[in-house]
Amino acid sequence: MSGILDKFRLDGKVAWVTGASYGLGLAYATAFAEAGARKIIFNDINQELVDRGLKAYRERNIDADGYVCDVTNEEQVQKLVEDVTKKYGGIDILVNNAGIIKRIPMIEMSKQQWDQVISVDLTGPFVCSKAVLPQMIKKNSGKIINACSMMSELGRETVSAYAAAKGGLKMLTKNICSEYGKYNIQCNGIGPGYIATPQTAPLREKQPDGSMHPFDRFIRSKTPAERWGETEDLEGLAVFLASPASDFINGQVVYIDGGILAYIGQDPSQLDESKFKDEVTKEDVKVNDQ
Ligand code: NAP
Ligand code: GCO
Repeated sequence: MSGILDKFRLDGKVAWVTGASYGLGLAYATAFAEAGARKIIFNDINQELVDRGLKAYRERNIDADGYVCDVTNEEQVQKLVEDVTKKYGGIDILVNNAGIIKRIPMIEMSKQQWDQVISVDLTGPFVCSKAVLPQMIKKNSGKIINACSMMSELGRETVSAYAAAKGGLKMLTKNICSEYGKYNIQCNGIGPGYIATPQTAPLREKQPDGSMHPFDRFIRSKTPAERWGETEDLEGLAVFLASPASDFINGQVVYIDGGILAYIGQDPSQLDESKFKDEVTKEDVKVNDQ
């Protein structure tokens, strides 16, 4: 007799996580494999990154296929989906994870820089979702998970293009739910807070005098847990949104932020830095080991 935990299993599923050579995408894919996914598909924008990803998956004994594919390139995306469909019968779970950020004051940002961020972070999920939806409709089943962000809800200096893209991605999530929910397709967003990955490494770098980065201090004062998230913190939610356990959840963005969105924050100057002086995040250990 199947128990409640079976609802969280991904047995037999094919999962495609975009931009998953490292970072959050690698964490999601690893969790999917542990939950029973029979094949992990990932892509990145060059062979070097794909090879880095294949090494990471091999080290984890995960059966993964890597593709050189730019999520903004419709032809490359279509080819990836056709190839995966031919080999494995289709894609059951798509995570639109690939993303970039440019931290530039808006009036100094060029249109080309703006367009690049919007293209990867918003148009990419449109291109990839459009490519997989027809087969999900045919199977009357599918899961799409979009990598949203605190910036789907909040703005901050220097991230105008990123926030616009992530806000748009929240609405694309709701629209895919609205348009395709009738085919037993669930499209939800995962909304991480501030997580220790290469993307946020510049915001955590120690100052020349060894003190905490001002942004590190700021984020810890805005987070009740007073810490950055680790990729492991997101694995359970990713599996949940990819599994039958979430079949009646659709069009939602689930925030996994340590409480940032609920908390007005404490005075950063009151933060006791001595509590964190010896702290090194798992991501920083990995980067230091490379
Ligand atoms: P990351 O470390 O920068 O990894 C992003 C991955 O996407 C990289 O492998 C990157 O390759 C790839 N990528 C970039 N452009 C691509 C394209 N056009 N086509 C295919 N792959 C592409 O980012 P992360 O921290 O793991 O974040 C993953 C996702 O979660 C992003 O969408 C991010 O916005 C979102 N997110 C992150 C946080 C956080 O705190 N880290 C919080 C909320 C949301 P390259 O190395 O070539 O760039
Ligand atoms: C930034 C950070 C954030 C995080 C994440 C927060 O510069 O503010 O990079 O954007 O990456 O999106 O949820």
